[in-house]
Amino acid sequence: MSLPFPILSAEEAAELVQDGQTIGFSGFTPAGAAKAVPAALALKARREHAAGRAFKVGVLTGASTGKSLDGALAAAEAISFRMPYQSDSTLRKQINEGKVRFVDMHLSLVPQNVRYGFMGPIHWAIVEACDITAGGGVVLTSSVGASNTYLRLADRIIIELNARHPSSLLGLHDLFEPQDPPARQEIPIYAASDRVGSPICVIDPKKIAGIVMTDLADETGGFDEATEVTGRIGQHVADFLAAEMRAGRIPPGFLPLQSGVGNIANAVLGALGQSRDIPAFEMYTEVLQDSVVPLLENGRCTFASTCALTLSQESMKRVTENIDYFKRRVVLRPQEISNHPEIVRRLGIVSMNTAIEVDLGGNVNSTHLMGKTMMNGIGGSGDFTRNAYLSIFSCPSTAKEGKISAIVPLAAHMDHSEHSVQVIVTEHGVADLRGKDPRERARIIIEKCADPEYRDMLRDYLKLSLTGHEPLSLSLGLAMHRAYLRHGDMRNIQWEEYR
Ligand code: 0RQ
Repeated sequence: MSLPFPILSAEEAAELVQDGQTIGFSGFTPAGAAKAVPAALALKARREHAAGRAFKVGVLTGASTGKSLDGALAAAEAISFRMPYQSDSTLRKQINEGKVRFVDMHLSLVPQNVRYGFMGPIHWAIVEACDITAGGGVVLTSSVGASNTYLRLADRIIIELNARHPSSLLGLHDLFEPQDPPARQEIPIYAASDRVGSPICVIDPKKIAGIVMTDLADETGGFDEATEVTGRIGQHVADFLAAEMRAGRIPPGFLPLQSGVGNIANAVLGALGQSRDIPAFEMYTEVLQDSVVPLLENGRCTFASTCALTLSQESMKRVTENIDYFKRRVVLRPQEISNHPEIVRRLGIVSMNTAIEVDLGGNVNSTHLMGKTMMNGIGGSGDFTRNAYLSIFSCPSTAKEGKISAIVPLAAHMDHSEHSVQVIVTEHGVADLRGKDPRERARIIIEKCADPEYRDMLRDYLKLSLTGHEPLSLSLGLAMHRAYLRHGDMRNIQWEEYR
């Protein structure tokens, strides 16, 4: 292949990037993330720091990334500013120490906020592709994220042309960027499988500073096998959805599913796939994990619209070896479309996300441990929860060997409010909050979802706080969190100690 663009080594590409610049990288989860240039940028940062010179860049992506991007750049202390989501332990530590500025944002809003300039100028787009034409037609790889927007807005572009992804991925993507108000029109997606855009991203070839040839697998980790707890959560969700269908609240053809990231989400989808009471279903989601690949192969999942294929190497190989089959059943969309409230509401999506903690009002904290320590970010969970036909949150009822209850009087941070959260599921059961007032909600969450070891304690709290419309005690609301910080355990709280 002969291309009219300079072929650069990753090191040469990294040399082009200057201290203080902002980069829009490809990557929505480690799927499709740039790998070679960020790793080279991290080495450059180390060299610059050793020579006594400053070198930090602003890092914008679709969502989390892999170890060569967030991991390497954070370890080299090369990130000044990060947006919109991350899951790397080194970076998380720097964010929580206040060393990296982190803006936690609904993922559907990222492209629009970048277009309006809230993140400042985008100096570089560094994007992984599996093919590129002389005219600037780019075929993306295993995710779209916000790459189409970064490629359009960036001053200059570096493409990582990754031989690991075959050019036969052409046709998997559907790229569409809405106009900004007041010119915005309806996004004409009426079914999960509708295609409304272009399979390639056409960019101004004059902006391409160079191509870096790579051959690197996505840095996705595998998943833990379902445990007894995650298996029970998955079974409860499947049983609940089957009952909703029997009650006529979900149509016989079912509704499209969205599922979050992580071990619990993976286990829930596995259980849904195996349930005989759930018909074959479609997905309209942002991340496709390993558990869906066999469901697409055996017809239990008939179509999946997603923003990323967050697959282990084995699962990705299964997809690329049978790419024509999967192209008929999978579409990869920009996060602005995969998570768009308009479509989530129109399609009547059933959203299934994971909570860190849930309070007795039905408010959900998905992001901050003990209200202060950032875990990953809100990701797309808010895009879906707020607009879903049916919004479900699941989590184990306890964390840290039972020392932390996930059911607490008052969430120490709130991402999803009682007005958007409809159903809570733990390994103990399902709390269906629809149509319930605050007192009823509190009781049902305790009786159905709290760990039995915490139920009396929570019942006592409820007695102490039963005044007004919301059963809330301002002095005791965060007492369980304070007990954990004080004694390393939420159990056996003496409410009097915190009055
Ligand atoms: O920590 O492993 O150190 O014990 O929190 O991690 O068990 O691996 O759970 O992978 O399912 O992630 C909410 C973080 C769950 C994720 C969250 C500790 C617990 C453990 C949990 P350890 P696990 P998962 C789509 C949608 C927000 C974004 C989102 C997430 C660790 O699902 O980031 O949904 N969601 N996006 O021990 C202190 C508590 C705790 C606690 C759990 N109450 N207090 N620690 N833990 N509860 C994806 C995208 O948007 C890209």
